[in-house]
Amino acid sequence: MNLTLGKISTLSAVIALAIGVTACSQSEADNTAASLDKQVDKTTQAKRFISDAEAQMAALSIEINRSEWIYSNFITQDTAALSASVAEKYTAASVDLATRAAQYADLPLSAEEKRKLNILRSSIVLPAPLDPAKNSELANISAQLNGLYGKGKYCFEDGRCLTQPELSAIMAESKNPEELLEVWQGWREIAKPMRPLFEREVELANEGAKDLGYANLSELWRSNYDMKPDEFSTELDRLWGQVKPLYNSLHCYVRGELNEQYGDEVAPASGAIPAHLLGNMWAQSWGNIYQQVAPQDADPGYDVTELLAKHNYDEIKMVEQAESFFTSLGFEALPDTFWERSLFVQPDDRDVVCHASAWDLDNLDDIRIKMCIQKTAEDFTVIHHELGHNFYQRAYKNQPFIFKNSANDGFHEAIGDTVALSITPNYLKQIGLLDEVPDASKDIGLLLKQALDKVAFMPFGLMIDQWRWKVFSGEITPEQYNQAWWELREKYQGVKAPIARSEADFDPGAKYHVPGNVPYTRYFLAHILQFQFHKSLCEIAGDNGPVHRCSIYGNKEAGSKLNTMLEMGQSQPWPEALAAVTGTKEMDAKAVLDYFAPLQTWLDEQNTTANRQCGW
Ligand code: X8Z
Ligand code: ZN
Repeated sequence: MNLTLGKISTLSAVIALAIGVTACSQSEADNTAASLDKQVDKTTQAKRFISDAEAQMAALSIEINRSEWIYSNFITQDTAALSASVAEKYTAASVDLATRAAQYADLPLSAEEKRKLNILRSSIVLPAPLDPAKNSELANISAQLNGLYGKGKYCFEDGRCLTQPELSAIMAESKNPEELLEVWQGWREIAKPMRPLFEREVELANEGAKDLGYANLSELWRSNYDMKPDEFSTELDRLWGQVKPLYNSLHCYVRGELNEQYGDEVAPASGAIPAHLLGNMWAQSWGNIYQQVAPQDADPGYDVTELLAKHNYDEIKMVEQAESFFTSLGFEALPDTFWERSLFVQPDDRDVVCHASAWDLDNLDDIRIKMCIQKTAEDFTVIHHELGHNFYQRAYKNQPFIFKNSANDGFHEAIGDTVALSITPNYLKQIGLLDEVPDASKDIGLLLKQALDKVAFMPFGLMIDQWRWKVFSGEITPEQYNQAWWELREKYQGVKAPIARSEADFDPGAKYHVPGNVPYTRYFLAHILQFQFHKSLCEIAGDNGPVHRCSIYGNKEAGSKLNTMLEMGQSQPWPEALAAVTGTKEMDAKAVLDYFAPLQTWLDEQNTTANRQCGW
């Protein structure tokens, strides 16, 4: 079963959306009074099934949310066993309902009812086989994998043992290649024992997917986007194709700058970039090396991490500040229980899953985040990301249970990020963090910082599930797990392992979402969608300046428009939700390209001047 980030937790995590069911077309000959009666009966039955299923899953979701919350806040043998046993019950119920939902697919039901049946059918992220022993085995494996990640630490020779956020802080700050390499390699040790568990998890979940009528888990995961699974894959290729030239320019620039600093031995001028030099444990976003690659004459000259320290922001103040952005848009403040029940600081007396997540325990108001906050610019953004989930959850709380989710999973991931795009110099000045807004000549620096975070992320956001989908379909076999992983890392990101890796390693397991079984394409989609949302909300707010300088802070019209989309939850196909804010029904990376257009020109000039051979 899968607890997710962002709502997840509930059925919504487990359930997503589905492809339109074809309407029933009975032959004329069949159309006798008797068969009509039968159909009416069956239709009534289907309606009852939907409302019963909804009530059953709503009740079970609260139980599983609580057990998952407890497990990830106190990782022990006992909490693992209890959470696995609730997950087992939950998965059995979901699989049973998914199987029965399929039987009603062809009846003359309303669009809403058909949509609910589809969601019931296709949204189980980790489907168990019908065999109860296998369901139990799968639930235990999943809990173990989560626990291995949450408990993961690397111990230095001097005896210091650090958790993932602590190791990530070193990856973000250190410029010492030996130290970076040690931490990079050390963290990946935690994943080795995951390999056999993951392999078995894939086997069992694939069997579960087949029991539900899907070819494999890849097809099931790709069935949640209001289009055919293969059409969705094609759509992803199209979006990535739009962004790739911009990514290539950025990659070329960064590789060149790193080469100048570290030299050919550590950071070669051609080929893929060694993954330990990019300021992040997974080389997924590169904003932490901004200072190393910043343009000399166009650096805005402030650093949000330093501003937070200068103004004595602690973890709570960071969350309060993020909350106030949402309230400035017209959203109601977070409830007292959010502040009482969330986890903000890494406890020093027990193991917890530190990877940031947002929760909706009761599908109404008991929203929380769980995060080991570091007092950095990066985590300030992540807090906005998490609160985006919480405000979304609360906005759709009046939807029927099955629709309590985002339009597609990329939407859930995009909301907080959209808001964080409005953390501009102007905004920082408005909230008293920054004294002077840098003039337009510093825009390249601002854009470069943003591109290091956002554009660099895109191929990473795509490649994780390109790997997993091939694993699920059998195209990548267990003997090829690690090698195939690095082939895709190189293909999409132009990044390579800094030291030789082998099949004794299991590098995918060192990334939370793999042991956590959280689909990842959602983040790629979110990185496209957030620029579309930002652009449209800025237009609604009447900001006519460059979109990278626009902040929707305090703008109630933009807030109200956003809320219209959030309130819809998953009740309609995602193109309708997209249109509610942007007026278009298409995902389109043009908004990304427009946002970064001045940077792309600048990067290309830099690369040409330095006579760099781009590509890898
Ligand atoms: O996992 C997350 C969020 C929770 S949904 C912190 N993100 C991805 C990651 O950290 O890998 C946000 C961006 C990508
Ligand atoms: Zn998220």
